[in-house]
Amino acid sequence: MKIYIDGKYHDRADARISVFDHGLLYGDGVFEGLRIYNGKVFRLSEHVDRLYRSAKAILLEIPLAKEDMERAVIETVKVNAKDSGYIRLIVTRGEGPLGIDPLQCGRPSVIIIVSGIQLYPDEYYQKGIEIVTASSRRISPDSLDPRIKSLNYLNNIMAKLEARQAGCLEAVMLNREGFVAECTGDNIFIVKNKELFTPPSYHGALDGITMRTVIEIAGSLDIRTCEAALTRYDLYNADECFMTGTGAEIAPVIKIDGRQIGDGTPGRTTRQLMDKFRQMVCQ
Ligand code: PXG
Repeated sequence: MKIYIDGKYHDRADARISVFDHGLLYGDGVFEGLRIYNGKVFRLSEHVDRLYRSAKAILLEIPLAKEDMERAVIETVKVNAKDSGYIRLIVTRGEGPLGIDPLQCGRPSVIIIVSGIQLYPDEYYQKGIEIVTASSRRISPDSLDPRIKSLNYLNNIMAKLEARQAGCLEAVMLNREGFVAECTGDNIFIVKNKELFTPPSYHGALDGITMRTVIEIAGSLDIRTCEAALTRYDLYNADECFMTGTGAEIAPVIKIDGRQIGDGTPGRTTRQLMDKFRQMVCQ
């Protein structure tokens, strides 16, 4: 494994950054998770665009032009000779003195890791996943815009812990008002009367690239999608439910807080979208 740090490649054991990097000290930085399918990086420019938007929002100047960032990602994939896998693209605030002031930091660091990922075991895509609502709420959009994919995931980690303690793999997170936001590392959709519904970003959802892909696929199947306010009641009474994310792809949900969704198996529309998604990435 060769890891890219600021233009140089390092073996895994030698890939190191400073303990004074504010990415480590304060979670000050942004990141992206991408997938490689058949040797090609899926939706590369969309991910790089989102990375630069996240960086802009936190006043972090990425020391590479977008085109050079895309080239660096493609080159790192090539160096690692990976035909399929996962890419973690990270930009940290860089090294600085103790104290949170980001203006004291030097140059931001760019890190690219090419590896594998499996968020949920295969069998769960066949039989579906049981999830629970976490009591940890999604940070309010007026505190931190949920579209910023920052290095600070503690809020989501707390919710993930709740899921694990409940014997589940994933948790749904609500916003401060009690509306459904998303899961800890995935967006959430329901199917009701053959239409898709997913929470808007101002309710606390990341503007997911897989979510956008699913909306696109749904459109091609004449399935309408509505970004709408959802409560737990809507989840419990949905015909189908699924999660979307770069790591998870499309993952069917069959039970939420002990309530069976639909007939308790991955629904027809969900399976149709999963098939189409597979076809798309395998092309
Ligand atoms: N919400 C959150 C909070 C996320 O972190 C998504 C939604 C889905 O977005 P995309 O653009 O990927 O469709 C994410 C993405 C991991 C991992 O290591 C997490 C994500 C993606 C890939 C890997 O747990 N989160």
